[in-house]
Amino acid sequence: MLRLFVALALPASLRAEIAGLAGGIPGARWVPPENYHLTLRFIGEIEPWRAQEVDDALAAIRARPFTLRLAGVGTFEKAGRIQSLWVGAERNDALTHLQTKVETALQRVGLAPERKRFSPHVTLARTDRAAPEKLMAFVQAYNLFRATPVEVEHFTLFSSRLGKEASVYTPEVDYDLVARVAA
Ligand code: 2AM
Repeated sequence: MLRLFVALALPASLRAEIAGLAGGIPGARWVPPENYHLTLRFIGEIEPWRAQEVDDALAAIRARPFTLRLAGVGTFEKAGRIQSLWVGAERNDALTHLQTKVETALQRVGLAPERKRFSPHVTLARTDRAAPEKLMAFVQAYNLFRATPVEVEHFTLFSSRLGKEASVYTPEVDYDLVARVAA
């Protein structure tokens, strides 16, 4: 079985910019900067033959390159606990459009629909063991954060292996976004 997800890889310059925010919260488990990414669709464990179908479906997607600007920070909560701290993205129709295309392509090859609404983010830290006051202070301190915009020219199928400290993400296939899309 392979554990897969579809995401935007981030250029090193942007990863360095985001890494500048990390730190200073006892108990937070910070994501290593080489692992930063923006997930378009989590797939989970699938059989290799199905992964081949997923690859074919993703390769058939036609979408244009676009400019992405990460901005703001926020949290995800579960059962009253703050689970993670993330950097968000500015509203971006091209990103939403690409995510919809990925979702549609994956449903066409038989994956169950993603029930969670797409909420573009780059996870900075897992925070279930950190003090809520510290997390809220972090969000207030960095709410106006705006990263330098970057050009997104491809999206990527990643595999994930769960490690002791952090997961190991490997880019398996890049899918180019092309400026000219046939009508
Ligand atoms: P997260 O960063 O908000 O946790 C690889 O695990 C990527 O897939 C992460 O970006 C993770 O989002 C996302 N993801 C979405 N649903 C997931 C799930 N059920 N289990 C693990 N990762 C998931």
